[in-house]
Amino acid sequence: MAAAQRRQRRPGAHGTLITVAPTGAEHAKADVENLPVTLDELVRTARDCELAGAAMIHVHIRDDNARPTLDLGRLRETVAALRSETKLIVQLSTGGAVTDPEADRLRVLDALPDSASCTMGTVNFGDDVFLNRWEFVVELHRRMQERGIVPEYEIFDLGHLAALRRLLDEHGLPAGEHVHLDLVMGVPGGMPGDAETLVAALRMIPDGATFSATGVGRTTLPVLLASLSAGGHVRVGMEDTLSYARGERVRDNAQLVARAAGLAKIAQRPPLAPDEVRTILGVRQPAVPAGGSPR
Ligand code: KMH
Ligand code: ZN
Repeated sequence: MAAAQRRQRRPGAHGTLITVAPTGAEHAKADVENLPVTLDELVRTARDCELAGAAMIHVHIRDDNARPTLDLGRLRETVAALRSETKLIVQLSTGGAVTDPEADRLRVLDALPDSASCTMGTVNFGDDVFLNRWEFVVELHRRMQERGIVPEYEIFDLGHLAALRRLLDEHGLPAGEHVHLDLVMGVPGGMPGDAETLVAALRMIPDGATFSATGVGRTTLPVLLASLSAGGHVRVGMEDTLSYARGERVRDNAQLVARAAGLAKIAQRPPLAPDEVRTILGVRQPAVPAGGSPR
């Protein structure tokens, strides 16, 4: 089948899902003073990014000392605050930091986000190792099926796409019955962030799946442009890059989202609204709290 026809068949290809990853687990607040780390900073960032065109937020949280944490109470509070202050699809990271134990990463799902990340295999991660054993991946997938949480499969290397096929063959479709994945490119130790590698990855993506792509560090722009031109969606944010242009630091996450939204419009695939993305990915509407609307 011709590439153009394949693109046409992907749901949502008329527009662009922009996900913002505002914080991550790797940058220290002491080094990056505009990194959103408190709940207030995160909510303000989320609102600004929604206005700029984001439909989904990929969330890592910090403790009172701005260190990464997977504390369940804080995660629940974060999900509730983002739901009440924005319409964004709330995706919690189950990747956490490379030092987080598996049990803590699995417990993230008890915060009942709309979506959660599910990394499809182990990868060298700079000088560290981001460990994702097969049994652990299966357990994440299974618990998300049980809880109705829509996974975003994180693909750091081409072999992770083979693992995704195996997962779906052996354990069935995810909650929402639609497969959505994110190509995380340019991590030192993972696949490179360039157009050739993105095209190679597309050949291995399950039929009917949607994909976004994230370019880490200086691969941000090449990956963004390659994904848009290939009918894909995009993830941007300070988790992935702190540099806006050569010699220019990122001002804030909304600046990155606004740039992605502008390029998506130029590509004739304007930003999709959160409700449109919910339909495409099979993410259910957030529960309405007793006596009120969700926002
Ligand atoms: N912080 C990385 C070790 C995810 O959020 O699921 C893993 C990561 C992927 O960021
Ligand atoms: Zn992450």
